[in-house]
Amino acid sequence: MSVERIGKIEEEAAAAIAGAGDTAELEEARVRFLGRKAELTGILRGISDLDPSERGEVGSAANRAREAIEALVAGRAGELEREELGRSLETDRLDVTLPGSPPRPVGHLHPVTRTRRLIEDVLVGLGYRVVEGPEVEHDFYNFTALNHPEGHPARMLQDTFYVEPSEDLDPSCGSGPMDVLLRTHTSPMQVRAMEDSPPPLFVIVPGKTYRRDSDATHSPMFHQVEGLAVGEGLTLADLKGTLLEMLRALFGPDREVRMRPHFFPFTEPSVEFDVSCFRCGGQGELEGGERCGLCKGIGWIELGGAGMVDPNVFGFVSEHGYDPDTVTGFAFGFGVERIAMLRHGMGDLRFLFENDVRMLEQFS
Ligand code: FA5
Repeated sequence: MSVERIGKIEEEAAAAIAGAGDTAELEEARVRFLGRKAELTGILRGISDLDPSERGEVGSAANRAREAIEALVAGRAGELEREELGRSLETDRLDVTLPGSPPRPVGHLHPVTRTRRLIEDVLVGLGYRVVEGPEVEHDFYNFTALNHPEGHPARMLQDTFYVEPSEDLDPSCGSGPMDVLLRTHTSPMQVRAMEDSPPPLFVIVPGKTYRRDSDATHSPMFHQVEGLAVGEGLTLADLKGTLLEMLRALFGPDREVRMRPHFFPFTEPSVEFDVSCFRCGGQGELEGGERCGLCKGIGWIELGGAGMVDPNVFGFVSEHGYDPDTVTGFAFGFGVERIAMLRHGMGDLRFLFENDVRMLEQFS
């Protein structure tokens, strides 16, 4: 009777195990047929109480049945796990390469970077090559080789951050003081570029510059773009044509450029250049007679400095092919933030460096 019953239990277990639809149902079946209170467990536990003539037969049938049920549970568990994994791969699909939900807006370049790139595009289009130079510079390149003799008052025009006043730095820096400073303008690259390449030379130098300045239109760190053209027979007319071309590309095809006499130690003659006001069209007043606030009624907006390269500067690079008797050149330099402010109608340069995304987002 017991052996028959064991056969029945095995059949019932096989049916329950095969019918288990998920791992929870399978566990229920396992407990029902193999758990502490299961009928088969009871039979196994009671074998020692049986008549010795029955013990062998019932014991081996019960053990076989337990092993068979255990094997069925293990087999079904493997099947169910594979099915469940397949289902969850299908339904919980996660592609970590997809954008988040909702997608985060992609950032954009800072207005100063965009303006600098625009200026570079225009000047590269005119045949200039982009070169960059060190922001930590020797006094020699920042001042001496740009015709600022030691003790010359023009050194005071640009309030300089000195990094390291030193006696014995790079001796190749000639006879001037060899102090190390943060460059106050991009003009030191004029000399470095001429040391690197013989004429004809057409380079622009975008980059960071530093001065002890801070107000609505001046910041301690700002960007300049320098231009240098050297060849035979270049004149102030070529400078004016270049500036006109560049400023029309930046501020519109109807712009005019004007040059006013000025002083820079490294150019002779030197000028400051202005662009005709793009708000009032150079009239100084708006329709209705109101004074133009952008150019303050003048009709012109000041942009930067320029001039013909002083022969004394060529004297510092004469052994690199720059004979002051045969080559001439012009140079110009201006602030990138000033151009960005004008193009975007910003009143205060410091907005550009406060990193307030509400402000920066407007220029995407
Ligand atoms: C110069 O720096 C000359 N190196 C320019 C030059 C180059 C003249 C080649 C001749 C030949 P200046 O000090 O004027 O010049 O500065 C040029 C421009 O830099 C200014 O017109 C202004 O737009 C910008 N600038 C100067 N100081 C600051 C500052 N602290 N913050 C923001 N922009 C500034």
